[in-house]
Amino acid sequence: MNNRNISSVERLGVKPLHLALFAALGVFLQAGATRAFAAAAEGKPNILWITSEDHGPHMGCYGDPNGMTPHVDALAARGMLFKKAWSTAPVCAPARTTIISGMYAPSTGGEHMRSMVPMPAGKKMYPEFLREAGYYLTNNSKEDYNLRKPANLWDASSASAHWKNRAAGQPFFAVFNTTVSHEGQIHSNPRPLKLDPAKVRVPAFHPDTPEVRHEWAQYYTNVSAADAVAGQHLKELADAGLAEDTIVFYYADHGPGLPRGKRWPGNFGLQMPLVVYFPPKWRQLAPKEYAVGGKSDRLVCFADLAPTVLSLAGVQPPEWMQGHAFAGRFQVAGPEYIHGFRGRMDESYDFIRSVTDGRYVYLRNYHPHVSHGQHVDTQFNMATTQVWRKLFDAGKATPAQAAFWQVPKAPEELYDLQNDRDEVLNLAGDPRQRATLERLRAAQQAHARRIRDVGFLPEGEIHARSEGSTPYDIGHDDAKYPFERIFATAELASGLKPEATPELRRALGDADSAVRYWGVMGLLMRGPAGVKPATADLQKALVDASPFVRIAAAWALAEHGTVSESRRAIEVLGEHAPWDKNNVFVVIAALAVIDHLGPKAASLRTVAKTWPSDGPSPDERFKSYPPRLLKSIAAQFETGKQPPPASVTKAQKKKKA
Ligand SMILES: [Ca+2]
Repeated sequence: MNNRNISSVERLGVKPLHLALFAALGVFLQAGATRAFAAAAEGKPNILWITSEDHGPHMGCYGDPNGMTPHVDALAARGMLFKKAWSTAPVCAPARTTIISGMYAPSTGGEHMRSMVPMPAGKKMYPEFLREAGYYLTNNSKEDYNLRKPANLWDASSASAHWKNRAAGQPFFAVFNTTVSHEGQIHSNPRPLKLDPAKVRVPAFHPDTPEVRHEWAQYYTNVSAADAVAGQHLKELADAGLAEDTIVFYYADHGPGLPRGKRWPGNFGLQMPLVVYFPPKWRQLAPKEYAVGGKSDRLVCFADLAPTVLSLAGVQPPEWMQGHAFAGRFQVAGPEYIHGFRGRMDESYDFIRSVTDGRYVYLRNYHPHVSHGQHVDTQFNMATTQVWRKLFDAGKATPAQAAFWQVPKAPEELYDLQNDRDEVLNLAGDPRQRATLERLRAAQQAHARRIRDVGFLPEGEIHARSEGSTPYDIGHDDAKYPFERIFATAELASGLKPEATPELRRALGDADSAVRYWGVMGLLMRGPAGVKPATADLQKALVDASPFVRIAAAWALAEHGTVSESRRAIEVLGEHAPWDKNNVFVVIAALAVIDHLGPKAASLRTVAKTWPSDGPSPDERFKSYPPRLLKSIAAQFETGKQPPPASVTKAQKKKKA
């Protein structure tokens, strides 16, 4: 046995005097296939990711007095936690899409909840790199990527996937995700409360009512249940004698499953716990600032996880990965800013980008004409959402509570976490904060340019323009995606400045449909002041070559045109709704506008009954949204009321976000 084999045996934690085991290892190391991975895997740590759904740092180790998380607290006491970790997206699929690729989802076209796009040409998901490094790869069990994965991405990805099924001596990378803390569990599967609702700290944006206190107490209870699951995984590791051989991460997939948490890309929706443990054996791979029981101020986000895990496995992260490795051989200094985003959530479109430097949080609302509390069926199932909305409708919400529901949204929001942990005092208009505002605005714009954010295309155009290629690749091709022109028009449109109106009208004549789209959207966002002087241009836009320009123009005229203009515009929307005549993205876009108009579009009531609720789609993941919108539209036409009462079918409940 050569020295190389002895060293790998020693890394496995085997005492050299255990000769019998030594001999056995000698035999297996001679086997050809095994030798290949043993060589590749030499000196590699096991890596275990314990993940949970939908919760922020409401845990003892993060200093929350109501936290009931002894297992993760103990892990943090012997490891380290990150005080400022962001999931990048406030909802599952886009967040997980960012993790699996090491790229912010808006650069790959995978930002929408849910969607499906091809991986950028020549780029790989992180498990592919780990396989080459000799790892046994398991995922138990949620994937939910908006990127098409290669066959056999994991050695096992199922409810029975487990590191224990690896070959002898093979290092493992294992993910276990629990849904016990998922949003849906708050209302559909209540556990006996472990926290007295009277002890809850209700944030300033939520109303302080018994319903809200109850759901918060339920949330803490469910986070505690997730902690117990983490405890089981850690015990299993210890029982197998692997605790001191394995690097452990604990994190949640985004912020709390409560309204203005999940789906909202501010700090409350994006901040997640991240606790890491490096056993002494692998301490040399730990973050530079690692200290037992320590708390790191470094900014980390989901884009960092792929490069970090590659770095831990001894693989140099490729240049195209957009995050920063915070541990391992190839760790680098942390970034000055981390970023967040929101696109479509289920059936409702919004478009927000956010950034933090760790103290200030900046949100850029590119769709200021819709509220943060826009109707999303799943979210309206919660008592908190319902009671909050009712109080707002009754005029009883405080300004901090009302902002969530108001339209238009401020184009920019700026919060100081140090003085305003609930993010309710928007400082964007405060002259004393001008330098901070400009700095974060510049950081957000620079990031959009750096990653070539393709979210500035209507969702259907992301797909149409990338046919035969990928959204990422066309995003980097100025001929197919003239980023600067589109971005500038989106900035102008959503900035809401009245003096921009003439330039927006000129944008309607641009050769690029996305520039025309933002021109129309900018007029719509300005309400009658934008639409009335431009009705002739908008009527021309009703016959634009791009269906997304036509739909946007119809929305503007339906809302703010004359009676006859509005009638014709609603007819145009109706022409884009049948799934047997339009592609699924056109259908979703048109139905979303009709849903938004609600009773105002009731002239479509009869014809709407003929619209198919099924049709062709490039992927199953898009198919549940037209039926949801059709149901919501029908309910509004029936009742003449907007928004419709919350209702989710059992089938939809099963599809957890
Ligand atoms: Ca989730």
